[in-house]
Amino acid sequence: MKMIIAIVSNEDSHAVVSALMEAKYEVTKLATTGGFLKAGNTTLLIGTEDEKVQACLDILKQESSKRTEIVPAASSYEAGRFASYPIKVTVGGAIVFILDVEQFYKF
Ligand code: 2BA
Repeated sequence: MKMIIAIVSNEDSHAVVSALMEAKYEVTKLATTGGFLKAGNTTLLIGTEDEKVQACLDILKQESSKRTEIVPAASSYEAGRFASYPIKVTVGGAIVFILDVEQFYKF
């Protein structure tokens, strides 16, 4: 058995969870915050059998889209004054960790 930890954007989370539920995965959805953007994202815990891992990855890939966002960056000192400039960061997509589950109980 594996534990799949997937971090997806809040915008994609509904579609991702719906597709996983439809494919009969058991999912726990956590409201989380990214350390860099300090914006909300969604972490999904999906415990599943080894043979269902690839299909789960396919769903995560299909339902989370990658895109670019502009965020304000730290200011820099230019031409005698401080100027702040926006930077582009890639958001969306899915960050996925797959862990071996040593034991699983349902009491
Ligand atoms: P955040 O930490 O808010 O990061 C959002 C996006 O900002 C990242 O997207 C990445 O494109 C960019 N970014 C992050 N740190 C950066 C840095 N030091 N310099 C420049 N750009 C940076 P993703 O890589 O797709 O990550 C999305 C979210 O997944 C992250 O939100 C974080 O919550 C989580 N995450 C990503 N990698 C992780 C890891 N190795 N461990 C734990 N959580 C992770």
